Amino acid sequence: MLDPNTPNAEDLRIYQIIDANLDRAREGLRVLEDWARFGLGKEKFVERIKDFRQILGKNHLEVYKQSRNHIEDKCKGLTHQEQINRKTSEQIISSNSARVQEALRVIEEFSRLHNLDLSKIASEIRYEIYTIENDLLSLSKSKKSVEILKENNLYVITDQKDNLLEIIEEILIAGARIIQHRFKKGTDKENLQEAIKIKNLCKRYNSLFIINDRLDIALASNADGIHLGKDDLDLKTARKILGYSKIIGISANNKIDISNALKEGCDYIGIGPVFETATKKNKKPIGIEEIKKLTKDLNIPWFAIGGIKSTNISYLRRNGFKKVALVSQLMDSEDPKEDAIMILKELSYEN
Ligand code: TZP
Ligand code: MG
Repeated sequence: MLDPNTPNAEDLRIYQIIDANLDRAREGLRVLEDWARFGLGKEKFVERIKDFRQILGKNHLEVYKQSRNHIEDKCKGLTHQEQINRKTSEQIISSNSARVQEALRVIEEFSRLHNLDLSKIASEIRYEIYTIENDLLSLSKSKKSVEILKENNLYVITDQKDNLLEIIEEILIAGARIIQHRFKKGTDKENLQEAIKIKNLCKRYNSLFIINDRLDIALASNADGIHLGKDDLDLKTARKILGYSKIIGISANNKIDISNALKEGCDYIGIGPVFETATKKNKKPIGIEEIKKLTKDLNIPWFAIGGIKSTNISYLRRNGFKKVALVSQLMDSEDPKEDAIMILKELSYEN
């Protein structure tokens, strides 16, 4: 057993190993934390990682720090070619997660004989870092989708049509970049086949492909995300199944649902119906004044939906609505491409 009060040369070497690895782990955690904060803007992850850093900081005892001056480190300053070759943010996340995991493993082993608490802490954090690494890498993947949501004001939702693929392609040619596939009839097999075709089309036009309601079909068609309403799977469960590489959108039309969706980390919200609509006959419109109130402090992308036509978009724009979601206006259009071009133009004007 090591005695921190009268350390011998071997104790000092062990303390020095722990000291160096506590520094290493904390530095690596700081890299992950800053990426979560500035690169991804994910507060929840920032808090978790910061917490680990602070726990390790509290356990960085004076004896470990003092051992630093006793024995010279002959390998100081050595770098590996891999460090020089590092390029993408993802590579930085992976290598720093590995750095933290390795450092924690060393701490776990060398502190076991004299500081069991630290050994246990190192082991617990190491396991958490495996999950955090995966989640941060997945979040980086979905970042592109989130950018598309932010940059585009038109969200197009499909309806059952014989020539659906042609209609979608016309709309994509016009410049729409967000397509949600919504189907209420047909077999799962048929719907999946159609979803895969639309997904491939969207990919060709660098557009987002989102599936309505069905998590299984979203996964099987490799969609970019899922849209969930009140009666569908809850957001927490969907996130557990999908992870962070897919985006999740939520339909909400009251304060509580919006705040819950935000807390659970949804990526965008659909709010409506704004006006009466034949596409959802049984839903009472909530009107523009109510939507203005609900979205006053909303800082994720949100799309107004329900009864929106090319004839009322300018009215919505004058009322500060920037993003809209449409079904029938484009699905039932005689010329979906021309219609989409006009709508995109209308939505691009600065107020
Ligand atoms: N959710 C709220 S209203 C609505 C949905 C799916 C239907 C919108 O359809 P349309 O034809 O654009 O009014
Ligand atoms: Mg639904």
